[in-house]
Amino acid sequence: MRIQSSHIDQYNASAIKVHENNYRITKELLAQKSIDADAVVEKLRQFQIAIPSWALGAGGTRFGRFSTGGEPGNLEQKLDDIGLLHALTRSAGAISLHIPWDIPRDAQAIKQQASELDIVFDAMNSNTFQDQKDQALSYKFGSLSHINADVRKQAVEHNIEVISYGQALGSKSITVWLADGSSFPGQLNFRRALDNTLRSLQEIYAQLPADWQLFIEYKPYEPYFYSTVIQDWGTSFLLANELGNKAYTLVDLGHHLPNTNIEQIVSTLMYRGKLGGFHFNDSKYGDDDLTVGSIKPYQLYLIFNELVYGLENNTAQNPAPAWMIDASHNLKDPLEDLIQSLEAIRLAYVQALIVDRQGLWDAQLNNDVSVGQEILQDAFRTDVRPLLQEARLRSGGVIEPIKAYRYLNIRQQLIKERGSVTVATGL
Ligand code: PSV
Ligand code: MN
Ligand code: MN
Repeated sequence: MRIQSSHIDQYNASAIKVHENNYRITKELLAQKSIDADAVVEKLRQFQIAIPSWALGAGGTRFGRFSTGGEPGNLEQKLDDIGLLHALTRSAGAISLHIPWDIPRDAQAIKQQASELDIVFDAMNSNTFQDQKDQALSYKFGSLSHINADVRKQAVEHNIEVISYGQALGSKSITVWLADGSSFPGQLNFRRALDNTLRSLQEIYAQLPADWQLFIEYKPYEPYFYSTVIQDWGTSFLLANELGNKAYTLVDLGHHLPNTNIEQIVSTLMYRGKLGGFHFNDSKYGDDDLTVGSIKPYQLYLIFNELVYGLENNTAQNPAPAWMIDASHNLKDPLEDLIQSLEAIRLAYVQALIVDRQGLWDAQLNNDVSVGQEILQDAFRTDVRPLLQEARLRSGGVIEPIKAYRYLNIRQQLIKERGSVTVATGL
């Protein structure tokens, strides 16, 4: 299924009157604070978020998996789904591929399809956390950190292969996430595992094209439950520094122990120009992969506050981070879930854009704690949803994507095309 501009116009005609009124009111409200709503909308229109190829089907838990129906069964259908999201929201113009879950068999054709849908290829993701059919050696006890040099070699070669798939598609980065770790004290020697990891990463880095970036993701636990080799931002930062200026840390919101101050991590990494990418999701307990903004929207806003500050005061020349949603759960329609995540990310971004920076700076200079908090919460409590709607409208998208998704019966169409019991690849 592809969305035509007539579908979009048809839906927008029913919502335009209310929207125009809401936007006018919001614009006046912001003008009273000397904020130019139109300028914020223009910034927002540029802000694109990558969709991972594994988020388009309903996710599973170890207790089961329930099909939504109409889920994509191959890479072409996944691209089509992102095309639907992008047509509605005009903010999902990128895909992030996981290899070997989504190998592009015919790179030229896939590239062509993506360009028709106005989608580019964001970071590639390697996978050394599962054994694949016909794989010579097992990753049961690790990959880049493995005690056996042959396993490390196999994992290094896989990453280099992922880079070459990415080159054929026009991607410019690779994200390495390792499950490597241990479940019991005594299982591995921490220092040897880290040293092996660094050496393996150096071999991958040596093959990284000049205009590519390598992102190192960290995670404190899961699938192993005692130690993870790259457990935290400090370990990732250490490795990225050792590798060189094309290597960066990637922050996944779900990869922190409860109550970690993620916004401060963002600030520290940007201070050194080493924040390369972001995986958005939300969680109450661990790596829950819930819809972005569904549990802790204030934390998300505080993170964006640091991101916006970091990019506006970019003394260390941190490159624009790669933004990606990394969430997939087992209840909602995956496309509706992604629309809600896109909305939450963009909401937090706009809230951060309208923070009174000078006022905040002055409050900090005067140690005026109450005013600092007032300023931050004032932006958070401003209803900026009409700005998101206006950005979509100006970019050719729909005013209210979830309502339009239902109005256009998109899931029903997909079920008609693909069947009611479908399972997409990925976790
Ligand atoms: C691991 O939990 C992770 O966040 C990594 O980014 C993986 O590549 C992704 O999820 C998919 O499993
Ligand atoms: Mn991730
Ligand atoms: Mn994760």
